[in-house]
Amino acid sequence: MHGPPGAGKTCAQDLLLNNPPTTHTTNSTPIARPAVKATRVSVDNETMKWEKVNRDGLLERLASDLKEAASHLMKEIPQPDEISDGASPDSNAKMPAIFNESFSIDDGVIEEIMNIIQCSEVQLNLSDHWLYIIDSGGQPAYQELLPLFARAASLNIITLDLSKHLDDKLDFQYRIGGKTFSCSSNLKYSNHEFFLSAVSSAVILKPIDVPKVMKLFSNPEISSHPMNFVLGTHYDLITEDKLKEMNKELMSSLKPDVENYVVPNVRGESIIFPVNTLVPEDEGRMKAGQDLCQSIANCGGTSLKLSVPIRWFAFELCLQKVAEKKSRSFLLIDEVISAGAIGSRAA
Ligand SMILES: Nc1nc2c(ncn2[C@@H]2O[C@H](COP(=O)(O)OP(=O)(O)OP(=O)(O)O)[C@@H](O)[C@H]2O)c(=O)[nH]1
Ligand SMILES: [Mg+2]
Repeated sequence: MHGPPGAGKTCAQDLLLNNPPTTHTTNSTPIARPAVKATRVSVDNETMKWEKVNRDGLLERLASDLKEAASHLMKEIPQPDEISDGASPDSNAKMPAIFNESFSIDDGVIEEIMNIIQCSEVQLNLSDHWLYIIDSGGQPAYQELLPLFARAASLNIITLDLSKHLDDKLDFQYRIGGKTFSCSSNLKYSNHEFFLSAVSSAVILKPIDVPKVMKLFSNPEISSHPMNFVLGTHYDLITEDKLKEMNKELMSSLKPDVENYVVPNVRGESIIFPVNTLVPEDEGRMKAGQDLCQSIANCGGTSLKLSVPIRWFAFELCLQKVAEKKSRSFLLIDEVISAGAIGSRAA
């Protein structure tokens, strides 16, 4: 989620996750917010319910997946009564290789997963269809970082405050504790300029360098480009005529080569998905959130199914632990490499 400061990105995320609307002036999302801290969400495509997956939920999911992978492997390796050379069957021989090798890592995260497997039958309520939301801050530095995050299978949600005129220069401000601070007097963008810059940065493709995924891209059905979704907030403050006018203006400013990278709302008519992110619970908040989830789910070409090794998730959790130990919300590259090196040596 990307957009000028105060556009309503964090409030929109609350709507998507069916959290109650905020009643006070929000703080700006800070810049030092690494991808590792992206919000993990499980998506139920039938009920259009998006649910935040916390650390415990992820550990349970991993435990269940590991258990399933192990039972598949158990079927593939010969069982003791199938060993015909008369050698005494080693009880460990029953254990699949994944338990003996890669998962004997002396690492707290893997231990936690193993404990969950041993403790109880894992009950899973979460779907295995996930997405990650990166709620970026509105600071200009994020615009430069955008191509790093805009990969295939990612949807760039450009969030614009519809109550601000498209060509008015916006002030870049931080909000902390109810007060606002100016970011830089030299940086003045309009919603329109922000939109065009976001669309063109996202066109710079940063491919995912995973062989299995790259194979999928040879399938023409799967788009290898990130798409842009224009979310118009503060819909409660504007008229339908104003919305029409904004749609017209934004659409006419798109060059033909990037036009296909913007998701249409009504093809040929509109590209803005308007929303009041603060809609109260007794005025259909849940339905508004589900409709928005549905519109996002309908964006063809942005979904990509790949099997992610359990070790990657364990590494993600491990990095969070390392950062917590250092009382920081970010890690330096050397710290990440060293955390990874310990894991891979042990593996
Ligand atoms: N009326 C109205 N106000 C909104 C709407 N969306 C957001 N707001 C208000 O705008 C303020 C800023 O919203 P945030 O979601 O925090 O904005 P943001 O884009 O995350 O801001 P940064 O993190 O600074 O980039 C909130 O305090 C809300 O009161 C909306 O749809 N309608
Ligand atoms: Mg925010």
